[in-house]
This record gives sequence, C-alpha cells and structure tokens, in this order.
Amino acid sequence: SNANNSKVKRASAPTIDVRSGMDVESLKQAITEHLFYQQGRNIVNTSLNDLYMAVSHTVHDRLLQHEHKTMNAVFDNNNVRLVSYMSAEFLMGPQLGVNLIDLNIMAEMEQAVQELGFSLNTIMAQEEEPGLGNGGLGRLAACYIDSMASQQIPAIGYGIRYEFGIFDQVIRDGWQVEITDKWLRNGNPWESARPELAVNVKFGGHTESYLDSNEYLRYRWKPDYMVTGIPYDTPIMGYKVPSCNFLRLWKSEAEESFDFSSFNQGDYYKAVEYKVKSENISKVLYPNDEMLGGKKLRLKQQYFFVSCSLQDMMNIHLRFDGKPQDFHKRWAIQLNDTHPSVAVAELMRILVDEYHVDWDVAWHTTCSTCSYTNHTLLPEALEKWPVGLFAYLIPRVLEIIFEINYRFLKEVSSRFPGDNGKLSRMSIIDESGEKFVRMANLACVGCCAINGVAELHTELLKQQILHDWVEMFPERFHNVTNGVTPRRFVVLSNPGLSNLIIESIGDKWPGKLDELRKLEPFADDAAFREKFRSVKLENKKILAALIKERTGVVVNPSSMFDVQVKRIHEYKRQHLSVLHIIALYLRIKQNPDIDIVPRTFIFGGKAAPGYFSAKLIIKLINSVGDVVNNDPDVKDRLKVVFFPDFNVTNAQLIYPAADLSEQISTAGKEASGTGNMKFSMNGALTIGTLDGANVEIREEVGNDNFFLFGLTAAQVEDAKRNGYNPHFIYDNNEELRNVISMINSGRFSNGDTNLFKPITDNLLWHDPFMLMADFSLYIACQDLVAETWKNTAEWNRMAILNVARMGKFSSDRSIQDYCEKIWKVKPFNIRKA
Ligand code: 73E
Repeated sequence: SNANNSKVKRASAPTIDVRSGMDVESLKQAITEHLFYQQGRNIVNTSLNDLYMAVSHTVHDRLLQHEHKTMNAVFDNNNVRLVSYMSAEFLMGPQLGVNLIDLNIMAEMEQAVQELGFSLNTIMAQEEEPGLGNGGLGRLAACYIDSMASQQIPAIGYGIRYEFGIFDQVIRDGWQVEITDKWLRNGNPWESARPELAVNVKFGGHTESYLDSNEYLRYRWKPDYMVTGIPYDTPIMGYKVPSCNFLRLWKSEAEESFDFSSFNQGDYYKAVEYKVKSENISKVLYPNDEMLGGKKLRLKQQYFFVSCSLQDMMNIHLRFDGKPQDFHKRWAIQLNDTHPSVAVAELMRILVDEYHVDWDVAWHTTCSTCSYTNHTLLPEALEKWPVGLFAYLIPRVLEIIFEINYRFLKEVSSRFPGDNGKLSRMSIIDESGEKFVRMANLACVGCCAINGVAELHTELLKQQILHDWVEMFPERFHNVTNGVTPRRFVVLSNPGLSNLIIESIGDKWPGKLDELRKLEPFADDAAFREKFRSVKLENKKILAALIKERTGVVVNPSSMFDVQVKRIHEYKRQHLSVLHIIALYLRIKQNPDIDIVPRTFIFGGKAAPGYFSAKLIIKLINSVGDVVNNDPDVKDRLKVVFFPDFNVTNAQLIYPAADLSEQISTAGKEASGTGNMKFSMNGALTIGTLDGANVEIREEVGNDNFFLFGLTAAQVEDAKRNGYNPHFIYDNNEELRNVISMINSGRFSNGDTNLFKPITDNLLWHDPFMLMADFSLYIACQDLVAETWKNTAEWNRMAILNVARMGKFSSDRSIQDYCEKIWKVKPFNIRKA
C-alpha cells in the first residue's frame, strides 16, 4: 500500500509547498501569505477576523487537495455507487476545529498560531457557525456527512445555502426575541462557488403534449419563469483518512437570459421584482421544528434544491458514460424526512420528459435510487401541500404525481380488493376535504427503503402512521438508530476527557467508538475516578464563567449541573422540569434548613417564533429563575439559568459540563433524540423516559446506570383511550397542587395571576403530554438522583460506565448500518483505487 500511496501523491500537487505542508513552518508561512494576499493585512495590524480567515483558508487549501484526490479517484472508477444525502437542513456548526482534528494537525496549528503571537482558541471562537438547521434533524445530517467521509463512503450532501440560518435568540425581560442570523457577514472561508455547474429550475406556467420524432406522445413544461441554482461546495474531511467529500448547497439567483423586456417593454420594475423573487428562494431557513407552516416559499425551496441536486447528479452520472436509466447504479439517495421527497416525482420527470425513458423503466430506476428516513410521529409535522399550490408552482410535477398515484392505487386495489379505507389512507392525495399532496405517502410509494431513527420509533411507525405500508411492502422497513460524531462532541468539545481517555486506553476510539469499552475497568479505579471528576469540574468552571457573562447569574461549579438543552416543545416537557424546581423551592420555603443537594438547572433552546406556548415556557423558566435565584432562603442551593441562543457552538461547552441529562419527553413522542447521546458520551447521567433512543442508551449503559421514570408509550396510549383525567391526579397530589397554585398565585409574575394561566389551564384540563401523570414518578426519581449524587464515588463510577458503553451511538455505526441495510455501498479506499 506504500507504493500506491506514492502513486496518488505524484498524481497531484507537490506535497510540501505553502498550500499543502502540514508542519508548523509551512502553516505559519501559509497563514501570513493568506493574511496578506486575501485579507490585505500584516500580522502586526491584523484583526482577529482577518486572522481567522487566514487560518481557515490555510486549512481549506489542504482540504481541497484531499477533495480533489478523492473525487479523481472516484470519477476514475466506473463501478462506484455514491450516496446523495438530501436534506433541507445541515446544522454544521463551526468548521475550523473539526477540520484540524480530521487532518490531525491540531497541535501543529496551535504552535504555528502561538508563534505568530495569538491563541488558537481565540481564533476558533471568532467563527460564526453556519446554523442552517433547526435542531436534531439538521445536526444529524451534519454528523452523517462527517461519518460518511470518515468511513470512506463517496458521498455528496445536497441542500440549500440559506443566506440567513436559524435566528439568533436573545432574551429580553424573560421573553425570546428573534434576531436575523447574518452568518455570511464576515465572509465564509470554507465554501467555493461553482458557477460553471449552475442549473436552472422551472416554476409556474403550464404543460402541453406533443409528438416526438418517433411519433411518441410526450409532455413538456412551459414555465412562467426559471430560477438558477448556483452550487457552493464545502469540503467534508474524513477523520484521519485521506477521503474528503463535499457538501453542495444551492443558492438561488435570477436566470440571466430570462428577458422580461421582450414581452414587457421597458418594465424595469417587473424585471427587478423577478430578480428579488428568485433570490428569495434561498434567503431564509424556516424556523419551525416539527410544526407545519404550509408556506408557498417553503415548497419552492424544497423543489428548488431537489431539482438542482438531481440535475447535478444526472450530469455527474452522464460524465461516467452512464445511461440515464442506470441512474440507480450510480446513486443512492437518502431523503432526510419528507422535505426532499418531491425528488421521487422530479426524478421521474427528468427521466421520462427529458431523457425519454419509458415510464416503467424510469419507475424502477427511481424506486431503486431513493430511500426515506422518517423522523417524527407527530401529526402536526407530517407535510402536506394543497394540490392547488402544487398545480400553480410545479404543474408538470403534479401531473406526474397523479400518474404515479393512479398506477399505485390500482396495485393497492388488486392487492386488497374492496378495502376503500386503505385506498383513501394510502393515496398520495388526501381527498377528505381540501385536497392535499401527502409527502410521506409520495416517499413511501417511491422509495425502496423506509426507516425510523430508533428501535422504538420504528416499531411505533410500523404500528401507527405507516401501518398500511408495512402490510403492502414489509420488506421496505428498517431501523437505523441515530448516532452522533465523537470527533466534534467529544474530541473537540471535551479535550480534558479526551486526553484522560487517551492516557488510559490509547487514541483509536474516536474512529472506532466501541473501543471505549476498555474504559470499563477504570470505573472501579479510585484514582481514575478522581481525575474524571476533576475534568468535569474544570468543564463546569468554564461553563459557569460563560453563564455569568451571558446571563449575569453566578452559579456554583460544585453544584449538580442539571441540564436540558434542545428545541422548546411541549412534548419535550421543559415545563415538567420547571414543576420539579418549584417543588424543591417549596420544600425550602416550608423548611429553610432542609438538607438539599445544591443544583444548577440549565435550560437552553429556541422556540419557533409562532409557537406561543413554547415562548411562554421560556418566560416561565426565566421568571422562576428570577425568584429562586434571588430568594435569601434558598442560600444559593438552587439556581435556574436560561442560557440564551443555544446553538452548536454553545452546545460544545454545555454537554461536557453536565452532570445530569434531562431526557423527559412523553413516551412515544421523541423519535430518537441525539442530545441524549452527546450528554452520556461526556459522562452525564440521564434521567429519562422510555422514549426514542433513551431505550437503547439504557440498554447499553445498564439499567443501574440510568435514572428511568414515567409511563411507557403503551401506557400513554392506554391512558388516553380510557379517558385521561389530569385534574383527578392534581386533586390527589398535594405537592403538585402546591406547585401549580404557586404559579397561579402570581408569585413568579409580579402578582399577575393570568400570565401563566395558558400553561396551568392546559395541564389541568387537557395535558396532552401527560405531565400530571408523570409528575410524582419524576419527583421520586429526582429524589433518587439527589441521593445518588451524595455518593461521589458511586456517581462517578456510573458516569464513567456511561462513557465506556456509548460506542453504539457513534454516527459511524449508523452510517455502517445505512451502507449495509439500505444503500448497499462499500467503503472506497482511494489509496487502493
Ligand atoms: O427525535 C428527534 C430526532 O432525534 C426528532 O424530533 C427530530 O429529528 C431528530 C433526528 O432524527 C425531528 N426534526 C423534525 N422532525 N423530527 C423536523 C420536522 C420539520 C422541520 C424540521 C425538523
């Protein structure tokens, strides 16, 4: 393999020049050159941002060389199947740190920057993260493209280059205020525009039939206008391997040659309006996590990036000398939820209308290419679009959907004769009232594989919303439990823990997380436990300082850090934790000398701007904090912090500092969760329900090392069927009554007894997420948590076992599962190619 190695090196740029050398001297020289030739600065008059740009360009140069070699090797080989990971969201987080880790030059860069008179940490802190996602689904896409590169799976991530990502959150008077995320303001050193690969996307207009030269009846789409997609590529380096893939995000622009003046003489305003309309498509990420907006622009975004990506993939395929109908041999498409599921119809349109492939052949190609991941059972998140909107925006695509549906329903009625319920439930078109296109049904018809994101979720999916589909296509269903990348969420974010692990079991684990098992014996080693405790304490001190800076609240690093960070949603039950805080506060008020474990409750997360209840929960957390944090009776034993603007950058400082991870969603509602994995990998213990991946985390770490409480998913369903009565529970639990009364008394709202009424009324009279049913179980479990905390040795033993047993939840394992069960692709070793 050494000979092959040198062959690859000879075939490309020289290895030791200023753009490829990995030693300290080359890095220093490259940084100074970039600083001057890109930023026009000298090291003596540089700004921090100019320096960040120069360092990042230095790293980007090196990534490009790997990307170039990888793509040359891939495109030289006619038999490689590539993965196309299509996602409306990629929540990438800052790039500099992970790229240094992947290239294995963190130490060299630290020294280079230091010798230039700066600190790498300060430079890394300068990066404005690309927040092109809402939460777990977008971050999962980012972890998966990291792992595909690390597993040497040739892949492209396809998405949208939003000019404004997820809003920045500030807290004013306890309320969330949204600020536009101008992440591109200071430039983005990680991307390269590729205008030569631009493609056009049609919108509006009408369709017509015609006879082609062979007298075949064909259809063409006469659009109202076209929008150009410009790809922007970001290299995605594998961890300590030579493979480098890329993320290709589309920016929308007005189509150059589209000439309004030809039929709208001198209508300058119209022409500008068209330009604005085109550019609007990739302007802003929709901030609704698991809530349907139903906005026209969102459908335009979806079709825009799907059409751009499929055209691009077809261009790549044809470059290999492939036949259009062999598209599936070149590409495996993974649809990240239904957001890109219009791909099924668009691929049919391209094959049938543009390449004149026969319908049946094209259908086989399409189904063999596409797979669909479902991420939620929540009915309010299931995407559907009014048929009228589809007809207006993408008329030819709708016709194709009708044709797909017609043929499909014929198949359903021959398989299940007379079952009209089934027909109407499985139809791509919802005809129960106003007509809608159901995107999940489109995905299920046109994909050869369908998967859920944790075992429980996949089971519920099969029993509930996709039950009919299991009866029709049992072989299509799979589970792939989510995972997260340990490079970002342990190596980068928790250097103290990483070094401790490396000292103990070596440094193979970040690329092979099952190796962490070797840590198990250290759980019984008092000296190791002490080092582990001290790493955690240092991480907590760093977070405490940041909390002071961002919120003004002073917290005690030796108190238990009890953390819940994730999007604010009623099903995630941040307010259940608030009820617990108030219960503890009441215990102190009733007996100020009570022996109570000091705790710092840390919340973080954004609420969808239009989700009133979620915003009120943020206000409640801050209001309870104001009272509890400043009550002298509490004597600083309880602190409540709402950490503003939870994002990937902040997350990297929060997970490593947590003692207790709150994973308390109503059982059956959280499809997987991925924060749960990040906490546990960093040595936090979990208090959680049997929901999503919690079930599997508990299985792995052991029942004794996980604080379980609450109803099961089946019990939740039973309770609902049997007429759940939250008020009855309230009437019979004194502590719960006192907690709710305290909120209603106006104690946390300067005497305003109405402010939080929407929350308490909802809990008492509806309680769709069963907080009342789980309250006493949760409190009892939290009391056990507190008892366990008092035994430091025991707590740390459990925490170490959590770290040691988290191997399964590396996204590398998830990607291996996708490769084997779904994509049928194998690693491609570019050194052996
Ligand atoms: O449980 C999480 C899961 O871990 C789930 O809620 C989340 O996906 C994560 C990754 O699998 C999710 N996000 C969305 N649906 N499920 C969603 C829906 C619409 C818009 C944006 C995100």
